[in-house]
Amino acid sequence: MKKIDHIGIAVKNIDSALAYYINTLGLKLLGIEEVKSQHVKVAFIDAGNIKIELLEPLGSEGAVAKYIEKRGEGIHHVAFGVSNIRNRMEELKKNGVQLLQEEPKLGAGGAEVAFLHPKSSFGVLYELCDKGDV
Ligand code: CMX
Repeated sequence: MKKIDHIGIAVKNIDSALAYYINTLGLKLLGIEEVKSQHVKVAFIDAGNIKIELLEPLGSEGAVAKYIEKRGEGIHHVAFGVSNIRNRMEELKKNGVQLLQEEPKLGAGGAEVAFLHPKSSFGVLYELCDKGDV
């Protein structure tokens, strides 16, 4: 892995969280979109070398809704920026890492994404994020 692309933060309400990140902390909003496949609305914020991704659940289904229900708001995942995501997934699998899917999925901004199970990553949910820019 060469770089962290973003940190995902689960929030109940993106507008309330944005008021804090933009107005109070003085960071810049890059964009908001819905990622229906993941049941979330997301906002990307520029945080220098990496981005912060706020994740608000769309309804009660999906990983982020479940996360908030069980643990409350907070850091949900860390995303590595990668290239050739399928090769990366193969390499990791060979090294005993448990992937959460066989094929990459379509994520925010048209990126291909895949997740590594926190159980095989020392308690951290990692995402591989391939936007073809690494
Ligand atoms: N970070 C660290 N650990 C986590 C976690 C997270 N975000 N979410 C769950 N866990 C841990 C739980 O604490 C639990 O551990 P224990 O068994 O020790 O209690 C274990 O993983 C199982 O958790 P669970 O609550 O029973 O949840 P599920 O098994 O139903 O799902 C996971 C967990 C990671 C498999 C699921 O959230 C998933 O598939 N995530 C990948 C997709 C995703 O997160 N999408 C949202 C982001 C979308 C985006 O970025 O666009």
